[in-house]
Amino acid sequence: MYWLVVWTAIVTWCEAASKFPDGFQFGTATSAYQVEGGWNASDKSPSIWDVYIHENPSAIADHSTGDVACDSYHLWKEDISLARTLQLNFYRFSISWPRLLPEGFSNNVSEDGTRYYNNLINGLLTVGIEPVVTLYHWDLPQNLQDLGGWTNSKIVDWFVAYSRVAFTLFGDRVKTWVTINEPTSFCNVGYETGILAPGITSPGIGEYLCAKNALLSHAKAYRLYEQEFKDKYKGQVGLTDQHVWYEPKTPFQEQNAQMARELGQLYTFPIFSDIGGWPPNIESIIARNSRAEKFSSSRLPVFTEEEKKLVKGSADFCGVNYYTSRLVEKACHQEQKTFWPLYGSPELDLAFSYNSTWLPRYNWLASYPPGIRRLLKSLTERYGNIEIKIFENGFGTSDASLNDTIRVQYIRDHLEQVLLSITEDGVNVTAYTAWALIDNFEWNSGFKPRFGIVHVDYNDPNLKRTPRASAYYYADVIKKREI
Ligand code: PNW
Repeated sequence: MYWLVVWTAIVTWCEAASKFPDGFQFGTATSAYQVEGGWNASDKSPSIWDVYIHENPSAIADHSTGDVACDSYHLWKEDISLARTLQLNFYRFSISWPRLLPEGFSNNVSEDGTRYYNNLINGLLTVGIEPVVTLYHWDLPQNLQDLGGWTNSKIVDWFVAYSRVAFTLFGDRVKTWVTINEPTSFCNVGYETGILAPGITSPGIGEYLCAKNALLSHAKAYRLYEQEFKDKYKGQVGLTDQHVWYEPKTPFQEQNAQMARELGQLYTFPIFSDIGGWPPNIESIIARNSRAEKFSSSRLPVFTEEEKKLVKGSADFCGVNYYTSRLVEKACHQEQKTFWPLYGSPELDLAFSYNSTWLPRYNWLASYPPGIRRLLKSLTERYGNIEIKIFENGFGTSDASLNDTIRVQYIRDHLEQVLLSITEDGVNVTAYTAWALIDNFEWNSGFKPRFGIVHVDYNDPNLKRTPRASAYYYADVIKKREI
C-alpha cells in the first residue's frame, strides 16, 4: 500500500513535470515575403525585397526570388487546413505593408489587400485557430525606402498610420499583435552591413538610426492601441526580437560575454527596464568609441526623456525568437569583429564562435537547447516577472526529406528547456512558436534551406504541401500538451 502511494505520487509528479501549464499556447509562424508570392498582384506596390532581389539576383544563393514563393497569396486555404490538421492554438503570419497600403501611406487602402487578410483571419478563426499578426516582417514599401526608410525619423508617423489601418480593419478579430519582427536582424543586415534589403552599408551609423526609429515606431503604435483600441478589443501588443545566447569562451571571458548580452538588449532594455533608454554601458561605450573616432556626437542617437517614457513599458509581452548561441572572446584580428550578432561585434571588439559539440548544426544555426533556458532566466532576473512569448524557434536543413528526425529532436529538446524554465525557474513564458509552418524563402539563402515542419514541393505547379515527421510530432505535443 505504502509503495502504491509513493508510486502514484511519482507518476503524478512526472506527469506534472512534463506537462505544459493550462493556457500555454502552441503555434507556428511564417512571414509575408517568405510565403505569399503575388509580388505584383492587383494594386500591390514593390517592397524593398522585390526591388533588392530583382536588381541584385546574385545576392541570393540560388538566384531565386520571392515573386511566387509558396504562393500563399492564392493557396491560403491550404495553409489554414494544415494549421487545422496540426490543431495549432495560433498561427503567426505577417501583413505585407505594400499589399495593404500600396502607396505606403494610409491615404490609399487596398481593397484586395484587405480582402486577402480578412480571408486569412476569418478562415483561421472558423477552424478555431487564433491569428497572431506581425505588422512588419522586413518588407517595407520601396517608396518609403526611397525617402530613407528606417533611417528617416518620419517613419514613426508612417508606421503608426499603417498600424492604425490594421488595428481598425482587423482589431475586432486579431487579439495578439507583433509590431516589429527582429529589429536586431533587419537594422543590421539592412542598414549596417547591407547584405540584405535595402542593402545600405553604413556600419556604426545606419543600424543605430534604424534602431531608434524602430523602437519609437513600435512604442507609438503600442500607445495608439492602448489609447484607442484596447478598451474595445482587449488585445495584446508587443515586439519580438531575435536573441542569441552568449557564453564566455573561457572563464576569463565572462565580462566580455556579459557585454555581448548587454548589446543584445538594445531593443529589450528600453522597453522593460525601470530606467528606460539604451542599456547604459552600451550607450557609454558607443559614445566613447564615437569620440575616439572624432565624431562630434555619439553615433547612437540619444533618447529624450519624453521618448524614454514613451518607450518604457510599451509592451504587453516580450517576444523572443531564439535559434542559437555563441561563445564570446576578445577579437584578435580585425576581420573577427564583424556581423553582429552572430560572428562578432565591431563596437565591443568581440569575436564569436560556436562549440563544436553544439549539434546538429546548419550553417549559422548551431543547436544549443540550454541557451534558451538561460536566456529566459536572464530576462526574468533582469526585468522581473514579464510575460514572454517565444515567437520563433526552429531548425533548417538542406535535406528536404519528410523524415526529419533532426528537426523533431531540435524542437523536442528546446521544448524541454522551455518547460524547465517554467517549472524550475519560474519564468512566465506563455507561448511557443515553431518556425516555420511550411518551407519558405529563406532570404539570401533562397529556397535551399528547409525550415518547414511541412514540406513544400517547389517543382509541383501546385506547390503541394506535405507534413513532415516533425509536424506529426508537434501535433502530438499540442494534443497531449506534454513532451
Ligand atoms: C529569423 N540569428 O531570422 C526570421 O525572423 C525569419 O524570417 C527567418 O526565416 C528565420 O529566423 C530563420 O532564419 C533570423 O542570427 C536571422 O540567430 C538570424 C538569426 C535568427 C533569426
